[in-house]
Amino acid sequence: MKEKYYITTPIYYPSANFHIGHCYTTIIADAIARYKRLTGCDVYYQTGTDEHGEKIEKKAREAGLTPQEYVDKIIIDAKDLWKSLNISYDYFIRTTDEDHARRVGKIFKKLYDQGDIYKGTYEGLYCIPCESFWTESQAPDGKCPDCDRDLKLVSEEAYFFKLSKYQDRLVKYYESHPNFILPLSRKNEMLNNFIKPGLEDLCVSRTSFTWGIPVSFDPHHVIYVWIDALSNYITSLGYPEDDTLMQKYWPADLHLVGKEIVRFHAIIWPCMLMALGLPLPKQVFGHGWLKIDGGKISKSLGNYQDPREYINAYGVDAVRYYALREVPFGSDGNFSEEALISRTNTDLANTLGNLVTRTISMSHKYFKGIVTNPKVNTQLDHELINQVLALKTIVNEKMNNLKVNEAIEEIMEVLRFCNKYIDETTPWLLAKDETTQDRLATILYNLLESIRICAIFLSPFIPDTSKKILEELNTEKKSYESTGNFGSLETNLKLNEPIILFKRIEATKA
Ligand code: ME8
Repeated sequence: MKEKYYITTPIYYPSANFHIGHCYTTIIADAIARYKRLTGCDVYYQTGTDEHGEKIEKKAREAGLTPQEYVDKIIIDAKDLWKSLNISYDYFIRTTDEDHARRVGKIFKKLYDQGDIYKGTYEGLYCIPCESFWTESQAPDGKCPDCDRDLKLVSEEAYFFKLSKYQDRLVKYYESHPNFILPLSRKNEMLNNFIKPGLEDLCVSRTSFTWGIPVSFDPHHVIYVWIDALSNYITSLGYPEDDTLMQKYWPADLHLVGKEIVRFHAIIWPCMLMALGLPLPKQVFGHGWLKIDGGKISKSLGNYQDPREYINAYGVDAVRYYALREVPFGSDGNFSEEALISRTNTDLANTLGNLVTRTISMSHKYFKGIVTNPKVNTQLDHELINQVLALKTIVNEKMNNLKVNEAIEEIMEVLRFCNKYIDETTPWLLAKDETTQDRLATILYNLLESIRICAIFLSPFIPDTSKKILEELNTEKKSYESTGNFGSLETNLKLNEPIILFKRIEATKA
């Protein structure tokens, strides 16, 4: 049976159209999902939208629409964006989906019936744009620690979830599962800043607005958006109504989130799952932020960029590649169009594009585009072959540790070696001499075979380009298994005509 792999992104707020920061998480999750599929896993990749709450209600009112009309428009745009980025999600969940809303209602009722949710009065500081509550010690200046806006003092009758009851179990879980929260710095932050000072029971209902899932036994209350939102990871699998997909995919293997929402995923979510008697996700990874000029890109700060502008200007794979390669995964990084151009030129146009075009052109020029049998390999050839064959283990190790940028760099390193191999073996000189034709055939075979294998490894990251390269090679050998055997490329194949994979971009465009 295939190994299963369940990966999720956060479900984003459709309060405005998505920006490059949302693309960042979604592209990385997509690359991981594609990599897992390539290696033979049965993958369930889920993304979606978090559509309830006061902020959306307010935005819709400002736009003169009902909340449902407002979010429907944004969801069309979001799905179009994911299509243009080649995002291969298996399921797109919306919290306004009937199935989801009904199941969240049941989850809330179950927690209430078993005594994990109770009724009380809430008084506290609330940030509307971030939909989060803060204690006075967390926000001593009355400003939201995430977005620095003024917090609102709220007092209302509300339901509470007994978070405090699960504190000790949560700490024990962290101790016995050292890789549950990564990077480790985020886990320490959770323990020291939130858990050790003592978890307070969490307010999980609101009466100050109506755009949400009503509490079934007290419909004057709507369910707190984070309870609604976090539940998406299991309601999409049918919980609590149908066990089939839960059996197959739960627990999630990876919740990929931005660092600002780790605390919801690392504290509230595991406690909810413990209360429901369900296994906890295997890992929550909190990545860093993409910034513009050192500041956070965010809808609430208003420095919004339409990612399609970059896709239209430079191509989908240039944008994907940049998002995946530029920033060490986990750290913050700056997004700039200059860096995108420079990355595209050096890695995609020069290293990859040139190599493929040069090799296929030479094969056409010297062997009429026919893949010719290799003969004797020299020491340099063996060096190339060994590097190519080592990729499978290295890339696997890097991807399993979510070092996505390093996995890509390893492939690039091999491609750079291929370019060096051409420069050192000088095929154009060998071509002039009748006696070196076998040597020339060997070199071209080794290059074409290296390109084939690298193209397969690149497929999770730049799928369109990988496909184009394999089409140029006209090969049937596209499987992951075939990357373990140097020499799988069929001889006597007729290569297709060389194409330009990436044009060098002139910096004036930026
Ligand atoms: O928080 N850099 O939704 P959201 C990197 N609905 N990633 C970024 C980013 C940036 N500048 N800006 C956004 C929510 N992101 C909740 C989630 S989940 C049960 C509910 C990405 O629309 C990153 O993944 O504010 C971040 O965590 C997420 O978008 C926040 O999206």
